[in-house]
This record gives sequence, C-alpha cells and structure tokens, in this order.
Amino acid sequence: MQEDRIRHAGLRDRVVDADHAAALIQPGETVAMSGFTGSGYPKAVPLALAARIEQAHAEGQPFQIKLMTGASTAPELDGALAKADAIALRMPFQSDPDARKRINDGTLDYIDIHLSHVAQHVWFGFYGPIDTAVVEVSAIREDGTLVPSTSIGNNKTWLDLASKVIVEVNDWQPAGMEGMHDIYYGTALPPYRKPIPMEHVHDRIGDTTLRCDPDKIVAVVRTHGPDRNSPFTPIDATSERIAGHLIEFLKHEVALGRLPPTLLPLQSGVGNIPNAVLAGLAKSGFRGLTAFTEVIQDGMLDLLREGVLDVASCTGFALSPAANEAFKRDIAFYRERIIMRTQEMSNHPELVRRLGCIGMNGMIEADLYGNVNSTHVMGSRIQNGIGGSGDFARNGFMSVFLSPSTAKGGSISALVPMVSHVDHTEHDVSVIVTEQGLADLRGLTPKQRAHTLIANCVHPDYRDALQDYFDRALQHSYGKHTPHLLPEALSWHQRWLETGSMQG
Ligand code: 0RQ
Repeated sequence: MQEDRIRHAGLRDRVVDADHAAALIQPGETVAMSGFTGSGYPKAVPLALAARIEQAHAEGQPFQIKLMTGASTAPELDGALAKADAIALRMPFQSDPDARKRINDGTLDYIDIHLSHVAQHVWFGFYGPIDTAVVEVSAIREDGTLVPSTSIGNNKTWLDLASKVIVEVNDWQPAGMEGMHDIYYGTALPPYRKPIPMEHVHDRIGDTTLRCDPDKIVAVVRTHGPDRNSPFTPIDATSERIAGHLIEFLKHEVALGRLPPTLLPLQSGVGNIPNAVLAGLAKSGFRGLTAFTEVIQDGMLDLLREGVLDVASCTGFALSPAANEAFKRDIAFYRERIIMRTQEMSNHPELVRRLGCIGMNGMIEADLYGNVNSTHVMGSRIQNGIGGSGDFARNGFMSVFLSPSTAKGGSISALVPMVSHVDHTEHDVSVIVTEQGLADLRGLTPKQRAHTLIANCVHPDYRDALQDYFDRALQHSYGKHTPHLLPEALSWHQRWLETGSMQG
C-alpha cells in the first residue's frame, strides 16, 4: 500500500473537500497561492472558489479577491478565476489567455513586478496583509513541515505571513522529490539583513521542507492532478538559427577568454526559443555547465541527462508531458542535480550578480539603441509580464534577448525606432539575437549600437526603413547622442494599428 502523504496525525484530521476549503475564503481577501510557470499550483481549491464566486454573482452578491502567486499558473487557477470575474487585482505575473483578455479590457487590475521583488515587497507591507494562503505540497511530514511539489515560488512567504492556510496535498506529484528543495530561512528585513551564504550554484543553504504553524492550517485538501505540462512545439528553423547564433557567440567568448569553458551559470526564460538554445547547447560540445534559473524546461532536463549540465538551481518547472514522465521515472538522478529554491533566492539580484549569470530571455521588441520591451504589444496591451527577466538582465554577467526579427506574419518588425514600452533599458541589455544574426552591444555608444543592430538583426524587409530613420535622425535630431525624430519614433506602431502592417 502507498504511504499516506499526510503523515501528521493532527493535520490528517483537517482534511476536507475543496468546496469546504474554498468556503473559508471571504470576499475582499488577499489570497496568496502557490504556482510558478504552470507547476505546483493548487489544483482543486481555485476551481471550487471560482464556482462559489460564480454562484455568489448569480445571486447578485459582489465577490472578488486579490490574487498573488509565484508566477503564471494554469487554466484551473488563473483561467477559472478570471472567467468567473473573481479577481479584482492580480500580481505578479500571468500568461493566461482569459486573464490577459480581462486585463487588456480594463476589467482586471494587474501589477507586473520583478519576481525577485514580490516576497520582499509583501514583507515590507506594500501590498497589505495576506488573508489566506493556498499552497500545493507533495506531502506533509510527521513533524508538520510541508514537502513542496514542483514549484516553490513565494510559498515560504505566503505560509509565514498568511492569517490562515489551506494546504493541497497532491499525490500525483512524485514522492521522490523530497530532499530536492532548499528553503532559506535566513532572510530578514533591512537593516538587519545578512549576506546569503551561497557561493556556488550547488550550495544548499536551507531546509528541505517548508515550515508552517499547524494552528494556521484551517483545511487540508487531497488532490491528484497533473501540472499544466503543455507540449513544446517542435523546434523550427527560426528558433534553430537564433540558437545557432547565440551558441557560436558563446564559443567565441570562450575563445577570447571572456568566458570560462564551462561558461557561467545560465538563466533561461521559458518558451520555444530558449528551449531551442538549450537543445543547441546539447550538441555544442560544452561540458560542465551550470544553471541558476527560475524555470527548468525540457531542454534543461536533457542537458542534465546528457552530462552537459552538472547542476541546475530553479524555483519551478515547465515540462511537456513526456519530459514530466521522464522526470518522474528518473527522480533519484534529478534529485542529485536539481536544487529548488524560493523565488527570492532563485532570482536574487545579489546572487545573480555574484554568480555572474548569463541571462537569456525572449522579448517583444527592441529599439535602435538596445532598449527592450518584454511585456506590451503596441505599448499598451500586456502579453505576460516582466517575470524574472529584469532580475537577470540588470544583475547578470551578461544579458541576452532573443526574438524572431518579425512578428504576426511579417507585419511587425521586432526592431523598431523606439520601443513602445520599456522593460529593460539600453543599460541592461548586452546582446540581441534574431534569426538574422547577433548584435553584441557591450561597450558600444548609442550610435554604434544602432549600426550593429541594423547590420545584424533587422529583417531585410525593414532594414532600409530603419537605416533611413537613423540617417535622418542623425541630421535632424535635437541632440546627436541618441538621435531620434520624436514625431516619427512611434510611427511604425501607429501604422500597424491603422493599416495592419508596419511597412510603409
Ligand atoms: O502572440 O500568440 O497572439 O501570436 O507575442 O510570442 O513569438 O510566441 O514568443 O512565447 O517566446 O514570448 C516576450 C512574450 C515572447 C516572452 C515574450 C506576440 C506573438 C505572440 C508570443 P500570439 P512568441 P514567446 C523567465 C523570463 C517576459 C517574461 C520573461 C515573455 C506572443 O518571452 O513573456 O522573460 N517574456 N520571463 O505574436 C507584437 C511584437 C511581438 C508580438 C511577439 N514585436 N509585436 N506582438 N509578439 N513579438 C520566466 C519567468 O519569468 C516566469
């Protein structure tokens, strides 16, 4: 017989169904849930809460909550609650189509913040008290501590600060994960902070389980359900070319002695292009690599399996169903090589700076001077959020942004005169890569950056137009340091809104 995942007798007595647990959440509460990039989110209580709120709305009663998580979740959480019009305020990151639609309709408020900031801003009191935490775990130990599941995110902070806690114990999650986590309990508020005792990616500095006062746990719900686990689309030619340019560049940097042969700890964003980069690394001859990142996706498991990567530190997973099966099958192997941390640690600016991470993230668009927009389509419509990209871009050894050179069937250039929204300023962006090529912006003046970007990254359909804009800006700009023609700087975006194409 399988061992009961709830090994604390007192907490076993608090097992209820999801409806009973959801009934403990009141209108207007700030509810902090687990979940990071579709892993480790509660599977049952959010659905029950959405149903309860729909019922309340049908009876004419107002009912909304403020919702915080680690990062994005899944249709059972963000999707269900957004559809039920249950969320008044969402933070710090989402990627759900229903939530995105409501945010862009103006019916759901959203605060998009650096993932490393979330826990500390909540501790600082910037977002008020946390009423309820709803946290998925893979087990409750005899001593009442909680074994996290496939993400940690902000769970430590939620459990520490919430007035009441609902725990979901998901026995679909591999029991063998126990021991993989590393929860650092040495954080403090300024001015009492101490250095974080981590020198290497593989260092373990905390507990393997989450602490929670059992008296705060008002309900325990048993679940059995998978994470979001969406399949990756097969790597296409564009992603492969982007990955190829980056890997060639990394090899070149090693040859120049600017990077060690084992590179520096890699951070990789989520999505098909970062996954293509990881697949490319597998074939590139590198060995002994490390990853200090937020999310482990399929490509990183492969790198571990193939011995290219020695160790990976993360706070969550984003795996395809097949990779998830492989992960479960070989859990003992991965437990030796993966360390899951709180999001405060996985994205900690001081650690990212000291370890010297290489950040590799997607972008919506970049401009002539290297400012990057990661979040807003046409300057106003949010896609997902800044996530962890800023934590690594600002603080890493080097920050790389990757994108196809065009979007929406070629009607949009990803390289524009001026970005329509800024997430990463020109000061935080080292390298930009498209399928056309790579622009190394380090050590360049604004005008040199423009030359390099036009020569290497812009799609041929837009190259002459961008060169023309730059040439005329050089002549007519108010200042010649970062030349711009203000009436024209955002005209490409306006043209797309009016005609459906940025091409004149
Ligand atoms: O929209 O689906 O409606 O067609 O943006 O674009 O090409 O599928 O690329 O999934 O890698 O996402 C920047 C959004 C790229 C992502 C971004 C449209 C495009 C499509 C998605 P459709 P793709 P990706 C670690 C790091 C911020 C968070 C981050 C992101 C949709 O990388 O969210 O880095 N980054 N976190 O059509 C108009 C453009 C466009 C555009 C793309 N120039 N103009 N639309 N799109 N470029 C992880 C965490 O922090 C948790």
